[in-house]
Amino acid sequence: MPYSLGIDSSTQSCSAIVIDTDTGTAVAEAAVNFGERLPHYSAPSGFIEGSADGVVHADPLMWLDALDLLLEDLGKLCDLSKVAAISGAGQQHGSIYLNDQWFYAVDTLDSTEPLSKQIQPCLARATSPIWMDSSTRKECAEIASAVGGDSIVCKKSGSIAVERFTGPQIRRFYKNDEAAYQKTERIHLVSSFLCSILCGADAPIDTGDGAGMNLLNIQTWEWDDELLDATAPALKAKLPEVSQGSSKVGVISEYFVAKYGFTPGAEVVVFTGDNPSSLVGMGASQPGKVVISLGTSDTFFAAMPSVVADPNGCGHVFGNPAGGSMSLQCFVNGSLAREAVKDKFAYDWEAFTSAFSATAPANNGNVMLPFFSPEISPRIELEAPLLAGTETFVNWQEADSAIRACVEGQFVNMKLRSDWMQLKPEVIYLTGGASKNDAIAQVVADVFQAKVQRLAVTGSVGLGGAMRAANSVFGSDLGALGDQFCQPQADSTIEPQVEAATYTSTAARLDELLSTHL
Ligand code: XUL
Repeated sequence: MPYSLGIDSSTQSCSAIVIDTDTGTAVAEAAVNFGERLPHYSAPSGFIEGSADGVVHADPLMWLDALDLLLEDLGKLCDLSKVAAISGAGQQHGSIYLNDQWFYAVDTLDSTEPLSKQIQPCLARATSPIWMDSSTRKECAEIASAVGGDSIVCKKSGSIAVERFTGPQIRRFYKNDEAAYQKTERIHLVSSFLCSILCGADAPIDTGDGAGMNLLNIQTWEWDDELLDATAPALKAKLPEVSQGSSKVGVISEYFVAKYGFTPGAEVVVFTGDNPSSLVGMGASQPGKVVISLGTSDTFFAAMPSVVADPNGCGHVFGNPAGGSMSLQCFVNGSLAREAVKDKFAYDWEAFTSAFSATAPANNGNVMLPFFSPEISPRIELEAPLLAGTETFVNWQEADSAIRACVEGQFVNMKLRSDWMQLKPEVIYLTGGASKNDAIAQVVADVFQAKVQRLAVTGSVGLGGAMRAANSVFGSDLGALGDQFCQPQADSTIEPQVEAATYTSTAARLDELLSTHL
């Protein structure tokens, strides 16, 4: 079988993985860090620094230069003529604004010139807002009020109007520079922009990344006329088609054949967002598996059995590239909160872990919502945790109990906030730094009443792209590819050790605590 290539254009780097589905191996991997390899873009962390008012942009030409460098590097590591299937993903929400020259330029790329030089004249906006941009609070409110409130935006698009989402970003551009907006003939996401470049034709946006725009209707998977009208005039004509994540959209452009030795006819599958791609790359694209990533913030995502939006407007629904939809929910108070409680008692991580053996599940009724900074799931502006229980506990005099309460509070809250997804998790894939900790993993297994497995996830976004490409082009089954490429770490399974009802009263107490502060 020929090779499959997955590309991941993320915030700080562009990386790639080439897989051989016959042998179940990664043939080659490469990465180009924007800051290190392209210092002349003055974006050491992948975005232009020093902007005010929450504006965070990046230069889209940097992403193109990185793609050229990446394929040059990759060509030294493996035979690119063996690649017959290509897909990939981009950081979600970021947008590229192109004028009428785009359609011709992308179709006639010249292999003797860099991509960036050829696309530069096509930019109707020099820089691209990315997901870190939070400058559109006003536009979010305007969009929500135009369609009848945030609950309607959420029901239609799978998320309330969110600052980083593309629709509010487009609205801000239209308001601030109407002339440039009028000159814009096409607005692409990072994913569909790079996909267009690779196949030398204007490519569609998939339902996974498209749902990160506040413009796509998650029931019909079509652009929503009301949301479009609320965002900016004549917007529909500026957006590409929408397609399901399994769609083949073209063959590799002659540019890459001539320059890097790809085979003419290598097929390109629509790109998606990094989170939907990661769902596939972790082997979790079928309902029943949940991914919890423990990082600075904790993230919860899963394939959903049916398309529903969060009635509380905290979570997001995106298209699942494997069909249907997926959820994604962020919990701001993740690792930093665990660390803050640990540090309050001058514990090290070993003492932190021992605290769980010194205390019992459900913590004798001592509970905590460990929100050291404003939380978004649920939305609550707190600067310090909320505690309930014995006097010594609420006065932070019981170290072990506080540590258990912190972690139990985080995951019982996560369970409460993810109930709207109607999931029945059989297995939870735990990733991220803190996932190695058995005591934390045990709390997750107990609270969710599901077995927990640890996944080593470096590169799940690119891998997801390569797996999706192999699925659509070679007909390889995604489940079988998951078994080949996404095996959990051996001996890492943790089974629930308590009854399902153990955390019922913890949940009730946390809800009660919240209700007094919401
Ligand atoms: C998701 C989000 C980020 C970006 C960048 O909504 O904003 O995860 O996709 O990785």
